[in-house]
Amino acid sequence: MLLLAVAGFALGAGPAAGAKHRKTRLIATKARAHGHVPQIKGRPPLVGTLSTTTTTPTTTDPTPTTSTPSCPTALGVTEDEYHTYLSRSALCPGSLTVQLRNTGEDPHNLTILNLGTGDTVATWDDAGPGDVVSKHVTLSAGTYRLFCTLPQHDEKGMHAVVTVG
Ligand SMILES: [Cu+2]
Repeated sequence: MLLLAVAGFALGAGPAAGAKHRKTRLIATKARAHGHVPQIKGRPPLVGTLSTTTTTPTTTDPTPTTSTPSCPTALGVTEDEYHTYLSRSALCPGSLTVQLRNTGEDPHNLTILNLGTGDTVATWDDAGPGDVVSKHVTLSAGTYRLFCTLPQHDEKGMHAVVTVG
């Protein structure tokens, strides 16, 4: 009676262990199907092979050559009491952005006058302290005077000259 029970226990344990083993194989098969490649011992991971690739140094310079003259497309005009500073003194003819920046403590404005023709090219209204006002201006070749029109400001030093050409 006891022997039969032991034999029955052994027989019962057999199929159960087999089922567990089949389940493990099934998981491995599913993992491969989803692209999970099992790690193979003794072989470096695939990402490690990237470090062995050699890169040839490039001889071409990505920056443009200096053979063509650079034409700035912006002019900064900074005003305070009582000065007018330009970010550059020479420009190329064409369209550009002129940015008036009042770093002073009083309001200031800006007028651009073509000294060759006497024409007023652009005007800015009074800008308060800290204000920055940009305008698109098209300038032909020539000499231009930039100044503040508030009383006595030009006379006190708020003017500058830029050459276009
Ligand atoms: Cu002014």
